[in-house]
Amino acid sequence: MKANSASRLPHHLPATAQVVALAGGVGGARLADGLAQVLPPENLTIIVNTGDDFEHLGLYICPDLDTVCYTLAGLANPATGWGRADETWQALESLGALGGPTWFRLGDRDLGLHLERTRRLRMGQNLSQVTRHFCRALGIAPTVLPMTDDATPTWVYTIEGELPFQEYFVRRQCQPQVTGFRFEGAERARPSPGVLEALNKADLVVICPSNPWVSIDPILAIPGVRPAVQARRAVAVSPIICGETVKGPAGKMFLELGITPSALAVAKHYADLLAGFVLDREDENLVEQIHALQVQTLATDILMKTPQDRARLAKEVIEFGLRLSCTS
Ligand code: FO1
Repeated sequence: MKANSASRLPHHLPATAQVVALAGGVGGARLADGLAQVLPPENLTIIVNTGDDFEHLGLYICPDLDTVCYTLAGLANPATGWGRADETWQALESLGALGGPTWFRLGDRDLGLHLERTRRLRMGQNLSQVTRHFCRALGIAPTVLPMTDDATPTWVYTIEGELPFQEYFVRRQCQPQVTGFRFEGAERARPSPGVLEALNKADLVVICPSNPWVSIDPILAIPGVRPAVQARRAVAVSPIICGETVKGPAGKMFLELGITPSALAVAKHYADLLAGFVLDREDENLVEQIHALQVQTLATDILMKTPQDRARLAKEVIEFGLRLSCTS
């Protein structure tokens, strides 16, 4: 497990502050890792999108939970952000040679986790229990919670028809033009144990720089989550710098939905939930328009190239968010 650097938190931050992060995808995992570096583990809960989950080759795959857990455990592939470092692909090659589907790349090391998750789910454990077990086994100290233990698969409406999320994202490389999203069964889903409890006692809720449409909105669609976030008034970090998504298709999605992609568009997307919004210095020209939404801003360097960047940004976000909650 990686060293916790909570001692590097500025002394004026309350040591007991409870922080909840909403995360999905690579950007979300990287800020979650920054938060884990600067907060004591008992003060951090990470609620993760499970709308991307799907069954593939008979295995239950949870890409965002795995990206968060591998990142926190220091095992993530630094090039892709998803999957494992030092991966090998022999099972995939053998699958391809036999005519099996190889469009979704499962590496040899990664496969072990999917096999064990699937085995445990078939034994009757729920996703929260399996995730808790994996976190313990991988030495992950903060609490990582799937948003729900119920299946709420994301569907992408496109001009070519409706596609399951991974078919759109990986198989079709986000090519078909998007017209909307659907989170199947979300209205009947229950937040997983601990989700509402963590939100209700949070001193700060951080919406990570994840895709608003397909990483954060599925979490907010789980009954009880949006009102709980709204009651705490969150701080969001922009996944967009100078109109471009740092990683992934969020910018393309905004455009196809008729919205100019920008940090301002992200702030507007979440406006009813936010006390504060963190954007890149390069986007400082947008702060007045964000203030007009009754949302305070912090302009800083939000690109996370190194683990040190993650910790520095996390510290700034916490300081900014707690300062806002003291003054509101
Ligand atoms: N993303 C890809 O673009 N191509 C892949 O082949 C792929 C495989 C994969 C395997 C395991 C895993 O946990 C994630 C994987 N991802 C892959 C990433 C994932 O599909 C997306 O990044 C997320 O669902 C979006 O947050």
